[in-house]
Amino acid sequence: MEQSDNRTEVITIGLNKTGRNFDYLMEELNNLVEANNMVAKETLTQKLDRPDPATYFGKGKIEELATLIQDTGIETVVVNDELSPSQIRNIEKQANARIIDRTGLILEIFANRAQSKEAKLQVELAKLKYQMPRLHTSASQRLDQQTGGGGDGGFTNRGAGESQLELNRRTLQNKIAHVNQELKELSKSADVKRKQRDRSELPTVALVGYTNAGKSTVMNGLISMFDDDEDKQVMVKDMLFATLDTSVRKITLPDQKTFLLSDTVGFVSELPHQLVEAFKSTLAEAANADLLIQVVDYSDDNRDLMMETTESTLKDIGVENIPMVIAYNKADRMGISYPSREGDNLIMSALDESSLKDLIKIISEKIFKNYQTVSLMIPFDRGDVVSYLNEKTNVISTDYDANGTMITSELSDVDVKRLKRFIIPE
Ligand SMILES: Nc1nc2c(ncn2[C@@H]2O[C@H](COP(=O)(O)OP(=O)(O)OP(=O)(O)O)[C@@H](O)[C@H]2O)c(=O)[nH]1
Ligand SMILES: [Mg+2]
Repeated sequence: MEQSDNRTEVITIGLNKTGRNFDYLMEELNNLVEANNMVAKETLTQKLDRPDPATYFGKGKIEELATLIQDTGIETVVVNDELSPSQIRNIEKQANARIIDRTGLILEIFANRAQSKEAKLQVELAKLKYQMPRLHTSASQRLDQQTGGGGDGGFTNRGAGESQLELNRRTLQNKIAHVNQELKELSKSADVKRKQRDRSELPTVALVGYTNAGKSTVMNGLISMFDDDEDKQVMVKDMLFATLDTSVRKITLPDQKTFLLSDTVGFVSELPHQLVEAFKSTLAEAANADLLIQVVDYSDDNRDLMMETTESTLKDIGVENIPMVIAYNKADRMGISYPSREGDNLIMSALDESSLKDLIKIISEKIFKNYQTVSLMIPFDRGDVVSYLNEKTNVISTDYDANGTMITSELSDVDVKRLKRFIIPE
């Protein structure tokens, strides 16, 4: 992962509620911390059935945290859960620290990564929605300070504070409306693009999975097998959330069968709902796919939990009942033999050509299964149909007789329907 010397030192804290997956969640938090150019110097955890409604940690632990902050001089605390505004306020006060909760942290990372206009707006929207209920925090803090500081001035200041809060809230609401409007315009054009693609009736395949699993690398590998155009490659980086925008590429196999492949944002446990909501249009590519390829970092000890995370996130965004192939990626790091196929799943490496070939084979079997080999008789005045078949389908043989051109080819069910009148009944 990213390293640099000017990283902010933080203390991570987490509540072990059920014991289940706790170590994994804390490890994930640590990765998120590093992805945000920070480094966790200390960690405090507590076993509790549920968070203390006022302070998240129990009283004793909060005191321990306050002492730790005093002793180390580290002022930023990253919390492994989303906190309520009052929890944040209370810990900040009692432990004298700046609090970043898990949602705030993920939002910061997304904000730093966003490149395109759409991604920037989506992150902006998620941030505004996250701030909305938290407005109270800073405004009332100011209020507290004001009333605490000053004799009979308190009353008038309170009034001023409240109208300031109202003003802030209205400003936020206006901003949200504005960003929503801009996104709507953008998504209209994204929607139009998607509809055009739908109309082209090409099968669509979406790469999904935990962040940093290798989705974009698989995408690039598959593209470069059939296309030397460098411009079609997508960005690959060893960091969390390298990809925030959806890229869609058309892939035409040597037998002319064509499909659309899309790459999109990766997942992490408890992806903030504000982000999921804001990224809906980006994630729609997966929701509308005919086939999902779940890319898994097979070399990661937490791969099973990462798969659980992916599957529950897919459910959250309403992606269900789409056939899925699992690509157990990065097998080259493990000293095992690959590619190795297990049913519809594949142990593979995105850096290995024979792995990519096997993956293409599995994809083809799944999405082109309703192709049929048929013979067609095309009259000489329909050169357009002959050209179409030659360019777009896998022609097996061509013959000529007095009536026209006889072609045997593999057709999708859509083409079978469309070209029915030329098909010679068996
Ligand atoms: N050794 C090895 N490295 C791989 C493989 N696939 C991907 N990587 C590396 O893993 C890192 C992440 O790859 P990406 O393709 O960016 O991962 P991603 O799933 O698109 O990640 P996000 O966009 O951040 O969700 C990069 O450093 C890749 O070079 C593989 O099969 N073997
Ligand atoms: Mg990516």
